[in-house]
Amino acid sequence: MATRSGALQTIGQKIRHLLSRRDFLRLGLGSAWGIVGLTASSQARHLPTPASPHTAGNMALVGHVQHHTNGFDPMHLLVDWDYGEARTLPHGQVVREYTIVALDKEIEIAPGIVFPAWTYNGRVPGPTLRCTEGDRIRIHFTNAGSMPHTIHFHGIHPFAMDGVPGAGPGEIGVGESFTYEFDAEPFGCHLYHCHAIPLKRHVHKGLYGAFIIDPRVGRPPARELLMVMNGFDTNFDGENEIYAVNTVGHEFMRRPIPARVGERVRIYLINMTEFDPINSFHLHAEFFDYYDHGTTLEPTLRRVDTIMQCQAQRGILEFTYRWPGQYMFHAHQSEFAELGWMGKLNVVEPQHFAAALAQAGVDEDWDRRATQGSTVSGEKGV
Ligand SMILES: [Cu+2]
Repeated sequence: MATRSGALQTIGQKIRHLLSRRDFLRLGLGSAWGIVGLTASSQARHLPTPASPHTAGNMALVGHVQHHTNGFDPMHLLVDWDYGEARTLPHGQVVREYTIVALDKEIEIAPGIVFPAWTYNGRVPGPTLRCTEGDRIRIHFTNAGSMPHTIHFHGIHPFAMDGVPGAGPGEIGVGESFTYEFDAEPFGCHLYHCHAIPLKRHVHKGLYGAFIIDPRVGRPPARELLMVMNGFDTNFDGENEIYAVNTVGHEFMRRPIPARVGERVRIYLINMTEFDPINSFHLHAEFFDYYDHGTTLEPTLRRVDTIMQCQAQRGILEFTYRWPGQYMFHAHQSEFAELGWMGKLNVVEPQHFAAALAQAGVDEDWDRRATQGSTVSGEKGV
């Protein structure tokens, strides 16, 4: 079995070299030959379906990813805020404790395409750590993976807590633990990632996540969604074959994200794409205000419909749809969009909202998490 699988991979690689990345995936060869991690028997269940005008000539709507097997669902990652275990100290400061474990894990990133990821807590992106500015943050990190790792936070903290080789404990070895601790500042839309060497390999394998620090004064009520733009180099040639927000290519084309006409939508957008210098976000049929890094309460850019981000750049988008419809959003590098970084918002009138939730396979709890965001008290556990 191993030999046959290896032979299939070799043939797949040869074909891969003869075709562009786009053709490779459009022809369904990614799933037919298995780029990595597939056995011959699992490949047999994922034979290619020819592209047709009804699938817009791409792989968008062919097949499904087994979210249950992955252990996470991109639709839930949109709203899965992790406030940690919180308590208030006598002098009034809130302490939040989080547990993060680095684990090697195979994840399905497009129908039939399995990627051997390195993860924080078994998911890519890792948990969305959320707190309020001034909170004391304590992250208990254990490395249960196969390589040394770290957690490097974007934020303000002492040198020893920087999570890079040569600072504090440096790289955390396999089987070792360390607790990172600092006060959360400044408020904004931030991130964390492994900073072990070689950096691009550790980041690209999936060791990154969002770190949202809410301003003490809060933000206006909105439907809040986390989107981490990422890419996957499935054959390790230094280029990405799959692009996505929240890891699974085209997932939000298959399951448009529910929203209501007239409500404010706030997207926390982070670019963690490796190998490509930039990524971008384009919104259809509306314009948005943009808060660069989320570190201001006033927009840093008003009324735009496209934003460009280098790796680790991030920001907050706010917009409101006037009319119902299924509005696309995607990278405006067409290649990225065709290879998975494309989705839809399903904007509906209130009477159709329950149906939109059901269509997307989510429930009222998902809606509650989307709309409670930074503004509803009690949810943050103190
Ligand atoms: Cu690492």
